This record gives sequence, C-alpha cells and structure tokens, in this order.
Amino acid sequence: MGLTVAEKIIAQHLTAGELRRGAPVAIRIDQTLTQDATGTMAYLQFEAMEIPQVKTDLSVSYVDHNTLQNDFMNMDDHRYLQTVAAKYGVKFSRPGNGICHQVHLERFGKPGTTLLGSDSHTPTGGGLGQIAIGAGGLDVACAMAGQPFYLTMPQIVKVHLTGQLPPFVAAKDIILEILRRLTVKGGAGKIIEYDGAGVKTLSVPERATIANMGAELGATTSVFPSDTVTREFLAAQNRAADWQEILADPDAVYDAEINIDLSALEPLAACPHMPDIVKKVAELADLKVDQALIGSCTNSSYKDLMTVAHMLRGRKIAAGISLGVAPGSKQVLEMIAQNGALADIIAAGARILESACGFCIGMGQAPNSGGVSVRTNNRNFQGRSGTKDAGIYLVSPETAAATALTGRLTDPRTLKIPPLHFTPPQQFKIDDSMALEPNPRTEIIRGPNIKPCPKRGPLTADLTGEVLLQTGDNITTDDIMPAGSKILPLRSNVPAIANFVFADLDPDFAARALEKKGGFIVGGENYGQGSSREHAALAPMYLGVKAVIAKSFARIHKANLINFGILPLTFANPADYARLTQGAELKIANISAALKENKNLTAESNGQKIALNYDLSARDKEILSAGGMLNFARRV
Ligand code: MIC
Ligand code: SF4
Repeated sequence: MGLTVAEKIIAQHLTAGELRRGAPVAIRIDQTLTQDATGTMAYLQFEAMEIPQVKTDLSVSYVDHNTLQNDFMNMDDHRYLQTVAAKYGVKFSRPGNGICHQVHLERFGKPGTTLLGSDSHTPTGGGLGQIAIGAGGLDVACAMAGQPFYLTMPQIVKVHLTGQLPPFVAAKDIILEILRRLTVKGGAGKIIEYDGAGVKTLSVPERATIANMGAELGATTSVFPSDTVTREFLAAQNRAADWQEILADPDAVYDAEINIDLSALEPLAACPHMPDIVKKVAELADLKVDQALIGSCTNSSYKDLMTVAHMLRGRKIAAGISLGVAPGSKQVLEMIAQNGALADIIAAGARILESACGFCIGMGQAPNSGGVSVRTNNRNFQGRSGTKDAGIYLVSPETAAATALTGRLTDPRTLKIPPLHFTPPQQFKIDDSMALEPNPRTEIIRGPNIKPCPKRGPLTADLTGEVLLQTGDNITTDDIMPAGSKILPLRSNVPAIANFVFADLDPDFAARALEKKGGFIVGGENYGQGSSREHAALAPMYLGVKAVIAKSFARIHKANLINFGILPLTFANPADYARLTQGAELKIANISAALKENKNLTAESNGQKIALNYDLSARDKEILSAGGMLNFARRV
C-alpha cells in the first residue's frame, strides 16, 4: 500500500508505535523553534533538565512577539533568551530578524524533517514538505533534550487542488475557503495534506500561507509535497542541498478528500470574531474600514509585499483609513527596500512597522473603539487586537491593499489594476548575521521579572471543589490567557500573569480561584483552541484548577493541561454540561484507581452522578499522576 507525504516522513521518524491512524506514536524531532513569548518558560524548563547541550540537529530561538519595550521586562527576556541559547547550543534570531515562521521557512526548514515549535503556527513549515507541529514549551524543551514527541497518529485528509488562482485571488483565499467548509474544529485529529495539479501553481511562500492557517482548523499539521517548486525556492535561498523530493504514492490512502478548483475561487474574508465565519468580499463590499494591516506569519512574504507595492504604486490610501505594513523578515524588508517597492508603499501613505508579530498579537496597532480593521493575519478572536468592540476581518494582502486605497472593504478585482506578473526571485538576499551562533562559554543573564516555573504536587485520590467558571464552545487560549502588550511581558512570571486568567470573560476569575483554593472549569466544544501558549494551563494550575471538564478539547491545549497536571475530562453525556454551572460543588473520587483500570470517572454534584470520560494514553496517565511533566521527567 502506498504512503502519503505525511506518512513517509512520520515513518522515517517513528521511535515507538505504528503508522496506524489513532495509534499512539512517538517521533524523533530534528529541529525545534521557540519564540520569546513561550521561550522563556521553555528554556527555564530546559535548564531544569540539566542537559549540557541541545540534542537536536538544529534549534532556533526567535524574538518576534514581545518587541514593544514599554519597560525593562521584554528586553530582560531577550537577554535571557540570547544568553541561554548561546550556552546550550541554540541559534538566536535577534529581534529585527523577523517572525519565527517566516525566517524558519526561508533559512532553516528542510523537506522530510520534523520540526517542533512552541507556537501553534509552526505548521507553516509544511509549505516546504516538513512535518512541523506546534506544541507547548515544555514539549519543545523535552525535544531539545533529545526526547521524542508523543502524539496520536492523525487521520490524513487530502485537499486536492486543481486549476489556477485567477488574478487578485490569493493563497489566503484557498485556506479561507477550507475554513469555511471545515470550521475551526474541522481539522482536529487530522493532518491536512495537499495534492493535485493546482499545487504546482503555488510557490513555497503561498503554500506556507495555507499550511500556516491550518492551525485555525485545529489540525495537527498541514503538509505539501516537496517538488521542483520547493527545489527552486531552496536554491534561491542558497540551500539547494537541503532539498529532497517527497511525493505521495499514487495509491496512497487518505481518510477523506476535499476538492478545490482554484480557478473558481473569489476573494474571501473571515468576519468577526472567528476565522471560520467566511464570506465573499464582494458580499461585504462597501463596509467602511478604519484600519488595514498587512503582515504576520501568514502573509508577509516577498511576493505578498511586492503585490501590495504594485497595487499601491502611484496611488494614495484613502483619508479615513490607517494602513500599516510589517514585512515578515529582514530578508523581505531588505529586498523591498533595495528594489524600491518599499518606497512605493511609503509614498502611498503606509506606516512601516517592525518585522515582528506586532499587531497580530495586540503588540500595538489596537483599532479605534468600535473600529473595523482588515488584516492579513490568521486570528480574529474578540479582543485579541487590543480593542474589544472592534471587528477584525481576515483577508489576503490583495484585498487589504485594495481596501486601503478606497477606505471600504474592497474586492481587489474591482479596481481594474493590471495584475502583477510575479516571478519568484532566482536569488534571495542572504545574510544570516542576525541569527547568532551559540557559544557555550556564555553566562546566562536573568532579569528580576523572570521567576521559576511553578509545579504541582502528585495527583490526589479525590478532587473536590467548586465549578469556578462555565464557558461556551470554542473558547480560545486568548480567552483563557489573554496576550497583548500589557500582559505578554509577564510571560516569564507565572504568579503575576495568573491574575489575568479569563480577564476578558470574567475579571473576578483569578481572585475567586485563589479564594476558593482552586476548583474546576467547565467548557463546551473545542475548549482551548488557538495558541500553543502553555500559560493557558500553567496559570490556571497556579490558581489551583484541578480539572477541566469540557465537551471536547483542542489538541495542543489538552497536551498542555496534561503537562501541568490538570485533568482534561469530557462529559460521557454532553447534556450534563448544563448541570455544572458556576458555583456547583463537585467531587471526583478514586481517580487513580479508575485511571489505572481504564474505567469511567464519576463526579458527584448536588447528589447527582455525572459520568466523565477521558482520552489519555498510558504515558499521559503517568504524567498526570506525577502532577505534571516536570515531576514525571524527574522520575524517568
Ligand atoms: C499566537 O498567534 O496566538 C501566538 C502568540 O503566536 C501563540 C503563542 C503564544 O501565545 O505565545 C501561538 O499561536 O501559539
Ligand atoms: Fe506571531 Fe501572529 Fe504568527 Fe502568532 S500568528 S506567530 S503572533 S505573527
């Protein structure tokens, strides 16, 4: 039987388990990446493992998230990250070098390898034919220590692309169409693998845009074949030697198939406040827009910005709109600066922003109150922009540029601008001087805001307490542990950041949890979707949260809960959700025995019995009974 691209790569990296869908597997990790918002904790955890040097082929630490330096905290973290990276054999991509996923794609990602990153958009590397997976920082620390990554072998969905994108319809519109069809939960437990004649028409950065936003489907990862287009991209990055061909076998078996005719697509937009509320831009046309922002790890490649420059050249942005442009990497910024495209963007009236995550994570550029902001990034969760009542629309760079010119949400095809005939560069500008080489003699510098990672004790026989909060469906990690320029600097200080758990949904949550000495959270479907931030588990753990009982969980968040000793449980009967409202008393008894015997758990609340399920591997159970990964790792 033939194999898919994903199966071929996973098969070559299996250290335990078998290539059977749904089976627990462990895979060897070749490369890791971290970013600064998750990296400080990941390296503190790595340091605690007392391993002299990382054991991967390549590990890179990026600084791209916390780049607004309002006080000492962020720069203190940057210094810690720079010195800890140098000491342990990790390359350090300095602030200014660009967004982790864009830089990794350009300079380090390799077809056929595995990459584990402490950021949910790590699957961007799938654009290069890499199995690139997002995980919590602790899992990445373990991978740096040479341990395999454990996962359930996902189902593999084939997206069969035919035809060719019409002018002004972009890679972003392909992934928005998939989100429209599959929703933000549609990718759970799945790898999305692209195939078909349409794939050859897409450049590597376009493939990367699509793979990047597979994270919004909740997919484990997305992957493209590594073909001649991949070879040309790598050659233009002076990395021809990193190429190998990886194609699916003609008789490969998939669990489902989706067909998309690229020629029939139109410009699309994800409407407030979810990436799967997708409509045609033409249907939304004429919506007055206050802000347009172009950038992020989804859409800030050289092609994206050349297209934007082409559309803006000789024109001015509308009076009522603010346009910001953040090139994804120093490579892109330097190239558009040298060829004059940047000058066209500036002349049109754009504000040039740093090559960093910036607006995408609420590090500046918060919209006006009640404002409408059209953005090229990947998430439009309520409040993430920094303005709770703003409406964020996710679009392609083409649609964002057209909108900037008119001040209204605009289908770029209506402007009658001649399309850009773009040919990918034969040679990118190569300068790796901002990715510093390690030096083991470095002394680690720690700022006063960097506090040790808290730990939980071993699992007790019974768990008792109150339901501290009952939430709805699709609760995001931004809801659980908000980001933004005020809260992100506290990522290295769990006791301080814990005060902001659920701050937007329920400002009293943290105080209540501390007063009640912890308790339970009750969630709906897809609890914890979105980011890989382990703080969404770590901070609730610090507040005493013992278990989260939900209808279903998003993959990375569930793994993070386990890593920090919080039980992820589901309702055997979803109707019981309604019984566990805030304040309900709850007792779950004889947990260890039930886990050992693989039996359902029974919770008791107000004299009623509620059956609870769990989907935990033998290893997950051991981690939970140890009180989390940090204790477990010490035992093994
Ligand atoms: C995000 O896009 O939400 C982030 C910020 O990149 C996160 C990581 C984090 O919270 O630090 C992610 O996607 O994993
Ligand atoms: Fe940065 Fe946004 Fe990409 Fe997350 S999604 S890595 S915040 S650019």
